[in-house]
Amino acid sequence: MLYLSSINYYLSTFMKQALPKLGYAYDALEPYIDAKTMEIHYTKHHQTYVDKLNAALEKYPDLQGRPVDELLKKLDSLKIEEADRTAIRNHGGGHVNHSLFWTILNPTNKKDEKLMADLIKEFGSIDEFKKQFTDTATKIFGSGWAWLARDEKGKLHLHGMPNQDSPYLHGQTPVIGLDVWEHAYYLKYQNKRPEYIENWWKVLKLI
Ligand code: MN3
Repeated sequence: MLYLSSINYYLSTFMKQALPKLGYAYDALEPYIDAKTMEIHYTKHHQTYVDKLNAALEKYPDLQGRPVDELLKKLDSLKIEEADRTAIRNHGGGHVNHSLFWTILNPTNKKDEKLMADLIKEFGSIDEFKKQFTDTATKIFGSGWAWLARDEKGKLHLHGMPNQDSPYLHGQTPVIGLDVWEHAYYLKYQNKRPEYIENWWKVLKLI
């Protein structure tokens, strides 16, 4: 029994969701996103989403270790308690949203030519896309994200979503997300969300 419980302990540790590697230094996005904000955002906020997601999944061993995007895509049909569904929506969303956020802001990213061509096709120009995305991000009331997402046919869509809602909840795949929760910018920008958004474009190297 001791042996079996050790294995179970090992498996449950192995299958827990974990904070992904950031892949660059906290000060790599200075002066536009400050090191302190990056450090707190990554080590505290994102870590908390991961911890609370793991806590929500504790009762459901068959769901642990499953890709979080998969859990979000079929969230409505999961046979779980409603409070846990809400927790997975919020904390699973927080986990995948931030994981993507760190990836798209990697300072070594190069321009994504395919994405740019698709944006021009959909919005007419990169500037027009940026204008509409900025407008969406600026107008989100309270905490949320602006999203560029692809539907199942690959068509691009713009969304403003509250809280940590993910495009995966609506069957779409997030491509670019902008976190406009105050924790993402308050230390440096306080209430000046438009200034944060304007400077955020300068650290997004993909387009
Ligand atoms: Mn955040």
